[in-house]
Amino acid sequence: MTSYVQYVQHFNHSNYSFQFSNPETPGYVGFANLPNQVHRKSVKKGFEFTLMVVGESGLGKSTLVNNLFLTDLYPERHIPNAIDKIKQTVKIDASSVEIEERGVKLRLTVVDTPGFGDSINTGECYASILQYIDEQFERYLNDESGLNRRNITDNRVHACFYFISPAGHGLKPLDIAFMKAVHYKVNIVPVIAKADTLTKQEVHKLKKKILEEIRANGINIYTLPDCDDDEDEEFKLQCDQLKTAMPFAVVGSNQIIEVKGRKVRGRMYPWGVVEVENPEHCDFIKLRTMLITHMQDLQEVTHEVHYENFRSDRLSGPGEVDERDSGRKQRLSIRFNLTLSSHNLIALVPTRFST
Ligand SMILES: Nc1nc2c(ncn2[C@@H]2O[C@H](COP(=O)(O)OP(=O)(O)OP(=O)(O)O)[C@@H](O)[C@H]2O)c(=O)[nH]1
Ligand SMILES: [Mg+2]
Repeated sequence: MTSYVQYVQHFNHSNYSFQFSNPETPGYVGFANLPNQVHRKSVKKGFEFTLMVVGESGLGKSTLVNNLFLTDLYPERHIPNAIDKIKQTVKIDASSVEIEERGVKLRLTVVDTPGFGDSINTGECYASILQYIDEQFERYLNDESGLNRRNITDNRVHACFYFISPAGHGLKPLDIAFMKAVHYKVNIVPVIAKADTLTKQEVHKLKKKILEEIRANGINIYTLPDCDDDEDEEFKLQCDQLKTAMPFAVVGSNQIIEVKGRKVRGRMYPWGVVEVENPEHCDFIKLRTMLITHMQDLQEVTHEVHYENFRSDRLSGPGEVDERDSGRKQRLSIRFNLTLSSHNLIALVPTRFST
């Protein structure tokens, strides 16, 4: 089987240039590239990936998710104009798309969650999200111990994009409380929402502050794996750029705007247009590139670290919490680098289900 590094390198060489190109550039990485990874990994039974978005209400979670998946997964689909805006999310809503290419199936699920409101009790805001994550682990555990072990559907949450408000001076107590509640359960990828409301300098300052606070609070976010020394310079550079961009500062939009004859997804202001897929304007492309090139790693960490924590908790039973905690830390310290250093689609079958 091809190793993770090999397949990323191959992916990197054949399809991708590290300049974080936009859709009109030949090196652009879209979701269409995913099935290639599936082939490269020789995953015969298919590939399942679940992404969850969480954060305060109104930060643009639903908009971003639409931007991430609409572009490539629904090329023919009607893109809503400014009038049919995305409605406020009121319940946990999981939508899946099945992609099949050359006989290989890929199932992508996006779990959109209702934004945290003004509840005084912080736990209340996100209890249902924690429950959702645990339920998926529980389901997997049951399936794993069942008779039909070979055909388990993996609904575990492999990545959680956590949206941070651009308006504050860093993390809010609710952000810290949520991240601490889930960092042993899921790969957290923090993102700064609505980055178009910040200057370049403000983005830089906020990123630094957020990373400091994450570290000070002992929160384990998802960190990209280190590159091996023998990897080529381009690949290392790409990884470094993705690492240093974290937490990704993103912009979302439901509008297609014409700029100098080009149609772009963007936000129009009296002083100009902010383009979602322009790497000079925000980190959207970097976030998407990270997601695509690290899907396999996100899955592996979910299985080997988070699910393993869940499983050993279940198997060890109550009364051994302290020991379990130290066990968790050990496992996590192996995987997580706490320094924070840094279409050809032949079938699209969108399905929708709610919890
Ligand atoms: N300035 C700015 N506005 C944005 C951005 N993304 C979304 N919005 C706007 O913010 C509002 C809320 O967007 P949603 O995507 O519904 O936010 P949400 O986080 O899903 O909200 P809940 O469902 O309530 O949790 C809408 O009016 C969007 O057009 C962005 O990047 N910048
Ligand atoms: Mg929403």
